[in-house]
Amino acid sequence: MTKSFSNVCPRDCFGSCRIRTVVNQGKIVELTGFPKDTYTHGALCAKGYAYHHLQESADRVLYPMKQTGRGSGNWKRLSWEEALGEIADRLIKIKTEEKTLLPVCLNKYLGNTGVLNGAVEAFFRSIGYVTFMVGTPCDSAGIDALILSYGASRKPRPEDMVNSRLILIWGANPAWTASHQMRYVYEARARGAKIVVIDPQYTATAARSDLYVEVKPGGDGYLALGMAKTIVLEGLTDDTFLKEATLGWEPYRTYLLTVEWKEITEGCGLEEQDIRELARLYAGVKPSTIWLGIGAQHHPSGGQNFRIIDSLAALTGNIGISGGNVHYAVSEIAPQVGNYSGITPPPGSKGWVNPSGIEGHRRIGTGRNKELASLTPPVRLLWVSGRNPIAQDPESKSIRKVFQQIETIVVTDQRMTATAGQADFFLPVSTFFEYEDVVISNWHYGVAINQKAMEPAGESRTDYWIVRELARMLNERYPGFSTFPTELEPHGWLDLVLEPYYSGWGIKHYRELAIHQVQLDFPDVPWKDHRFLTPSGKYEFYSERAKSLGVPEIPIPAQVQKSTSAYPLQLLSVRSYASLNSQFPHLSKLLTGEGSKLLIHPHTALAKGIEEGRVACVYNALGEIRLPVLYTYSVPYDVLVVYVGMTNEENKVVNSLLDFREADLGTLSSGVPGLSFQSCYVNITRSVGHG
Ligand SMILES: Nc1nc2c(c(=O)[nH]1)N[C@H]1C(S)=C(S)[C@@H](COP(=O)(O)OP(=O)(O)OC[C@H]3O[C@@H](n4cnc5c(=O)[nH]c(N)nc54)[C@H](O)[C@@H]3O)O[C@H]1N2
Ligand SMILES: Nc1nc2c(c(=O)[nH]1)N[C@H]1C(S)=C(S)[C@@H](COP(=O)(O)OP(=O)(O)OC[C@H]3O[C@@H](n4cnc5c(=O)[nH]c(N)nc54)[C@H](O)[C@@H]3O)O[C@H]1N2
Ligand SMILES: [Mo]
Repeated sequence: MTKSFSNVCPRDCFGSCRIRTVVNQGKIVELTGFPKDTYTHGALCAKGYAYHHLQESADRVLYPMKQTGRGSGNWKRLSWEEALGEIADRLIKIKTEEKTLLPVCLNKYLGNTGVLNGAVEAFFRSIGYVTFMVGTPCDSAGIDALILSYGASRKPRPEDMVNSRLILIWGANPAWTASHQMRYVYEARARGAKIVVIDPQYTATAARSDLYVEVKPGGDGYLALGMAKTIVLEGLTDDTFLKEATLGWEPYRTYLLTVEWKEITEGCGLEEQDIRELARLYAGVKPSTIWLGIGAQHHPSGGQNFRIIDSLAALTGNIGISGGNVHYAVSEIAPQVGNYSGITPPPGSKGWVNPSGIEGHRRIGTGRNKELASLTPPVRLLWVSGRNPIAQDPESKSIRKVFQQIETIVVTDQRMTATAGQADFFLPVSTFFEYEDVVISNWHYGVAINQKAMEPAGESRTDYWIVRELARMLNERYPGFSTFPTELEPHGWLDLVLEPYYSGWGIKHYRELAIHQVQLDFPDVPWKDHRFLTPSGKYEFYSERAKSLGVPEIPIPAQVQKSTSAYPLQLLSVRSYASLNSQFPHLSKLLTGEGSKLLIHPHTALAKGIEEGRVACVYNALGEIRLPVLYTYSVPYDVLVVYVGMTNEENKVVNSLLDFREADLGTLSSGVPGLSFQSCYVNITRSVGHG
């Protein structure tokens, strides 16, 4: 007997696609997009259509396991009772010895964006004051840039792009990373819009554009500066908007008039006349919109660069109008989607006393793995949930070393990742087909139910089940250890967290989401009233707050980083259509017929004597990786491209070549600066042997 279910892909992605899953005897027999979804219109991406492979793939770990010797592969199967019992004892030991749980650290991110997952954080809050890894590896530098200019990061509904007459896709590759959005891009084009792609490599999106602009990596601030200068010089500004709605136009204007073309053209690698033409294209029609890409922001000057790019919208009055604005990320979604602050540590817990004398949790920035073992008190137990830091954070090798100094590492995941390979305990989690949840999109704002379509495979369990059982076991062994509401079934937790939003969504219970499509209430177009949330209430070209964050008040780009003679090639790590960060590693082979590859211009490869298909050794002071080369004319001579996360193999993980480098902004929105992944320089040689 077949039965049909509503699921939602919970990956950290733009689509948050609703899926219709048909199941027979516990197996997926049909899997399609949800036809009535107003954003996806029933389409999925390549990975989505292949979810049944992930569901049934042989590499799923189905039992709790313990490893003797980190990285040894010497895993032994345990019962849940044994695994959680041992972890509980270790937590109790830390509390008894240290009189605080600060040595316990949670590294959690968006491996699964479902609401139920929030219980993991709540559990850690329920046992005491602990250490949380905070911030985001993703988009915070750009969010801060928008906060400085507007007071908050807001965006139009993605569907509003159809009303644009020109779409600048700046450092993003939506044809691969946000494929549903291409429908709206194409619709705009059908209505007469031009599509421009600005990227150092000729991407799948560039191939679908009307104009491709090859910018030097990290040089976007200069390109935008040249466009802004042109807009001023050629009288293309919207003077009413500038006069009525902005602050700091005079100093910004003076800067634009004085900055030399030479500095601009050297900074972005483009000719003055090409920059001018692009500016005329952007400012010559209205409304024009800009898609701010996360790739362009992962640079040391990513935040300032975004402020300058964004200033183009202000200069031309493309703010608050349908079809205009910039499309990036929202900074105000979090408070709307569940607040778990009701759970507090047991009375008498000892925490971290901050400089203002307030006691609480200790916070350390994401990606700052090297600091974990040297904090006072150092981290003794690390819990990794929905993250793969060894593959996705910079300096993979040093993370492995630091992990050696941490007493206990617990990884909750579905398969053996690079990080799990260095753990003591592996706790297998269920896939989203195996339990009920609610997923909220931070791109198109859809709120959707994910129904349980089948029983969990093997002994896998949800993150919710794991922390609830652990809380129960802790309290048995040490009464009062955790304040987690262990009596709540998962549906009770969802209800608890979502109940405050029901009336706003016009429902009485989240299960009604199976019938009603609900969207968070965001306006189609932000800033229509031109009332901004900055200290001045205006759009700020000049920001006092910027100064307090250590960047100039007006958006001046920092010098573009340069290669050295030892490491002359810039390595960009970008996304493939066949993976989602480090997830779907098996699909990358299935869909592309290849695993990880090094994309290189034949000219560069031949100069090094590396023939197509040969294995190249890519190296710098931090280490080396070995990858087969793929010749392509889509990358410049001095740039190499690797797809992120296509492999967990130690000698192929690209992040072992990336040094830890902060972006200029990020603290305002996330507490710590963002990360810069695209400022990596390497050299290559032909590899002897078999890589
Ligand atoms: N298929 C797939 N989809 C995904 C993901 C995935 O892993 N796979 N990940 C999801 C997540 S977490 C994110 S954050 C988004 C990311 O979505 P995107 O931002 O679209 O993805 P990236 O591939 O990181 O970067 C996009 C482009 O930025 C370019 N780039 C790099 N440096 C520069 C620069 O200095 N200037 C300019 N102009 N361009 C530059 C790269 O060449 C690349 O083509 O995608 C989401 N969607
Ligand atoms: N070189 C380079 N590095 C980058 C980037 C780049 O462009 N270049 N991009 C950065 C960006 S934008 C991002 S967002 C980060 C992403 O970095 P991460 O968030 O670390 O990336 P993922 O690979 O998505 O890791 C999520 C893990 O969660 C697991 N998982 C899936 N579902 C569940 C679940 O229900 N429960 C639990 N417990 N686990 C689950 C997955 O199997 C996977 O191992 O990477 C960053 N790193
Ligand atoms: Mo991301």
